[in-house]
Amino acid sequence: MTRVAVIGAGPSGLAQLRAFQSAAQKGATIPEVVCYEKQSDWGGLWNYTWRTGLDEHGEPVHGSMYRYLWSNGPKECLEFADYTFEEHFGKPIASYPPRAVLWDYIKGRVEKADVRKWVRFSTPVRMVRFDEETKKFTVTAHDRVEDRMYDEEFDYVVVANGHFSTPNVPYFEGVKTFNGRVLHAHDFRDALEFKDKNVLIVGRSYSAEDIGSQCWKYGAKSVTTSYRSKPMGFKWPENFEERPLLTKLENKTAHFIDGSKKDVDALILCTGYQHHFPFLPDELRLKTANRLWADHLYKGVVFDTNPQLFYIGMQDQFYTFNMFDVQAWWARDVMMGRIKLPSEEELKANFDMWRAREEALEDAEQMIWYQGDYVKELLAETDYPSFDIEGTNKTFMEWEHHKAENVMGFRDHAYRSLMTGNMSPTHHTPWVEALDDSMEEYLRN
Ligand code: FAD
Ligand code: NA7
Repeated sequence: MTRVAVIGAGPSGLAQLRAFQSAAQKGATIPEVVCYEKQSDWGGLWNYTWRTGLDEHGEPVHGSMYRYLWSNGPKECLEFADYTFEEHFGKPIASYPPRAVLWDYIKGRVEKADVRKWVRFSTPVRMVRFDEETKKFTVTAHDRVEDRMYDEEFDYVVVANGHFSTPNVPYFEGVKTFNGRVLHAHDFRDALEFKDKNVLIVGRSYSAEDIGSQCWKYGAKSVTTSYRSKPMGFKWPENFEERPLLTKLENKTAHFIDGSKKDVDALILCTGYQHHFPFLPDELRLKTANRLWADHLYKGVVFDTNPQLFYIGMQDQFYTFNMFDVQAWWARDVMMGRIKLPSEEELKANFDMWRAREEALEDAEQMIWYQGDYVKELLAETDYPSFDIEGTNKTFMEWEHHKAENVMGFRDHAYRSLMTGNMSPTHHTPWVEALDDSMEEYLRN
């Protein structure tokens, strides 16, 4: 029997499990699927942990999410085409749910699909080897509950361990003697820690924007963000400002490249993450930056030097859950022989086309249309329920405009579901006033 190993039970790995289960549900004979998950529950980053550093078994903590995190884009853009929000919650809900609500939604689909039995929890993968003779993979996994390491053979491996968990941490002069708290976004958990503090954030992307906004919302005295390339350029509230790059720290004083300085109590490095696969040998390990067209992946999914190895969700993301689904359905169809991989030449030509287009992208709107077109290409080749990509792109455009209008208020908007056609309700409380991020509070009528 064909055997498939899936590494990680976050949204990407769970998409792979659901892809196989949906084929089985339609009567197909599917391979045996084993999913290894390092944490004790599923949902990936959406499964919140209070821990930082090492977990209860001494493994690096995977979680990078924090308390009070609300979706940073409209939920209508990530909705599963085979399991709508309305099906899960029994009614339309507002458009920017807090983390707990999205976690519940992710879990609902795979509980319904009854695939938990395929997952081995608290079991990090330690190593994957490929035998050129037998064309089989050997996966070494570590059951942390029984404290037992073991090997198993597979025909295919799907790597779905995410790429927002191993921090990229640059060095700034004087940081060793800075008289305040220093952390990377990966270890940020509770904005209340920074109440009444002057916070300095390095970075200009999603983490900088969101952690900065949160610290502001929960009562930081001031928030200063520092950019390397260009400012975020939002209309920030009064005690929130953007400065050019931090050059050095002296005691509690931060110096910036324009010669200005400011006294700060805490430094939060929102400087991104590394693709990190400590369980993969050189010849199987993906090496890429965080970009919309990742290196070495044909069709954004198949490893270029080993077509039995797949990577899900490895590109930078506007599209998330439903893109992972489309990738997983497509990978499934290759593994099940329903899609015949084009020749190496065709795959390379396809790769070069997407890469050239990626390199010409100029702004977020173009990037969204680009990623939408990519999703469309894979979607057309699978039986994942078709959905309105143009409508999704347009919702992303609205989101961008709402952010540009009011970065502290964009989450007060509501959008129409592209899956059900129903309009979502406006949330009962403006985001800046909504301090309780529990599911009960969010779903309250
Ligand atoms: P992950 O969610 O990271 O899951 C990977 C899984 O692999 C984890 O469960 C992990 O434990 C497991 N794993 C890792 N190593 C091993 C191993 N060696 N063996 C076995 N298992 C392993 N997206 C949105 O759509 N909306 C948002 O609002 C949003 N906010 C975000 C906020 C933050 C702070 C971050 C970091 C990301 C956010 N994202 C958001 C993007 C996020 O990447 C995706 O939503 C999604 O979680 C990616 O799913 P994944 O399965 O690829 O990776
Ligand atoms: P991103 O989106 O990869 O962004 C990383 C940011 O870090 C980006 O603004 C970079 O600046 C900045 N960076 C990286 N290295 C440095 C150095 N050395 N100095 C200054 N600035 C630096 O990561 P995020 O954590 O924001 O987002 C990841 C995910 O989390 C995302 O999908 C969200 O949904 C949530 P640059 O822009 O290149 O000037």
